[in-house]
Amino acid sequence: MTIPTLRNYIGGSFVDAPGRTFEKTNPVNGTIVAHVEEADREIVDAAVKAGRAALEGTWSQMSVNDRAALLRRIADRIDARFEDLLAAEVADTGKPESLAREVDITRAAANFRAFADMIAAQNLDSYLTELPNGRQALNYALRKPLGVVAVIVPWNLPLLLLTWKVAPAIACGNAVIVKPSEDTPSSATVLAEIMTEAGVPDGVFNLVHGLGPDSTGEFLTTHRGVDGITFTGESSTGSTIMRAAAPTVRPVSFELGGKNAALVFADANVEKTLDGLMRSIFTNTGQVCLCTERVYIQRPIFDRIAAGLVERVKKLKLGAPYDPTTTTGPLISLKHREKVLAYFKRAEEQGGKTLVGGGIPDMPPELSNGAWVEPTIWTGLDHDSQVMREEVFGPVAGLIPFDTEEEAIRLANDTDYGLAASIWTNDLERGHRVAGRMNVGIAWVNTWFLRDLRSPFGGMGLSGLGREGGAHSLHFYTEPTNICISLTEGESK
Ligand code: NAD
Ligand code: 6OD
Repeated sequence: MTIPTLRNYIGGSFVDAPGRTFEKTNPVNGTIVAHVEEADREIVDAAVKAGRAALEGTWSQMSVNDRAALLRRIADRIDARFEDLLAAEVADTGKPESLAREVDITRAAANFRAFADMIAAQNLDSYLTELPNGRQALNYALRKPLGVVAVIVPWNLPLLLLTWKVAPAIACGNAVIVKPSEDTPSSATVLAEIMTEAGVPDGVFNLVHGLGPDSTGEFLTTHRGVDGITFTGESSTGSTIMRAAAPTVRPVSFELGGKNAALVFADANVEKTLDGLMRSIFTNTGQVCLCTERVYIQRPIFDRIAAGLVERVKKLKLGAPYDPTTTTGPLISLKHREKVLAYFKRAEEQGGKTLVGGGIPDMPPELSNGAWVEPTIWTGLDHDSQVMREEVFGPVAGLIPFDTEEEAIRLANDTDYGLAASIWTNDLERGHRVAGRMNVGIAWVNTWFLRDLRSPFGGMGLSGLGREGGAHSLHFYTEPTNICISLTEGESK
């Protein structure tokens, strides 16, 4: 089979940039998936110019209804190219095909349809102003696109996270320059083809491939022609990008890391809680920013929950993505596995007891070069230990007992992050009460990763800056101009 070369997509066409290329390998078995052409400063500059030209051309005249129709056409093309996107996502990430089918690709189309609906229903911030002297005025805010927006995304849910930002950005009339992770360049490349097929005007969607520091990511975030940056990734990368945006005070939106807690109360339904915890700890091999890595369990049911988790973990099936019995894929890369394995070691050094997992699994010969790790549960770790405070971003969780509701709230909130929490209880009042006291962007009660695309999404502290979703996205991707019209005859004061 020939190995494809993935190219950058600028101004509506794929362009050659044969200067530097990098290899993308499949984390399931280490085979080469693609050669990828890295965008240098010149290519990034061409992308910014293409975006600017689109904004100065007919794109800025397109009506909201026509933009909404365009978004729906993109969603229809995603449906039509579903299997291509699926193959690309699975080859890059090694995730089970069923997961990519149910979550990643399905959400990509849903993102475009949701923002098509939302932009069509967007209202203007308007007030009838009545002054004490009897004069009246009408104030309303016209929302204009931010301009050329850089969209920089990670590798864990590549197409889902990319389209989560591209859909509202385009809905609001911006031009985007998308930089997918160097670990997942393939589905974004198919999406570029889809943009052409859907009739997106040239320059509205541009795609640049490359790495972060001293590469495409840095060239993009430091380019003065970029009007705003929306980023999902590690907290430390967020800080770097914030510095890059500072000299020209450009707006940024950050969805960053997490060290999310689950709070399990003794009154919870144990079986449902175990199912929920398994999903929240191990989905996508723990590589979802919302995954639970800290589980606080009320003492009377601690042993039952711990034993139930161990029993279920033993039933997880690590394997190839297209094997229908596979529940769990590899990590994204051998490099990421080194980081996760270092936490396995540290957990034991810091007094943790490994209840299950903790190593590299035996895999069949055809998968032995993959980035596999065992799903792992610890007890005995101190709440303040490094492993319980830092984001591992792998299939791991530490279990810690608690006695009172107050203690559980204090422990859950005692973190530098603030992305998500889940509360497991059959007491309705407690569910509301505890959820309201979580210092996080999203708190779930008796569920996890249940999303309504109209609701605010993001985090506090090291977990991010700003919110996206619904009106929050429409606000980030636009700049308002307030218009004030006097409604009273005579001199206006
Ligand atoms: P990362 O920060 O290393 O990389 C993310 C993207 O930023 C990649 O495209 C990368 O090339 C680029 N990048 C890296 N350094 C850069 C720089 N100096 N300038 C510009 N661009 C740069 O993150 P990752 O390892 O790809 O993803 C995992 C992280 O993402 C985890 O911390 C996870 O929690 C976080 N994440 C957060 C959310 C959320 O919604 N809060 C969602 C998914 C992932
Ligand atoms: O569901 C979403 O919109 C979203 N941004 C999810 C992020 C998951 C993190 O890995």
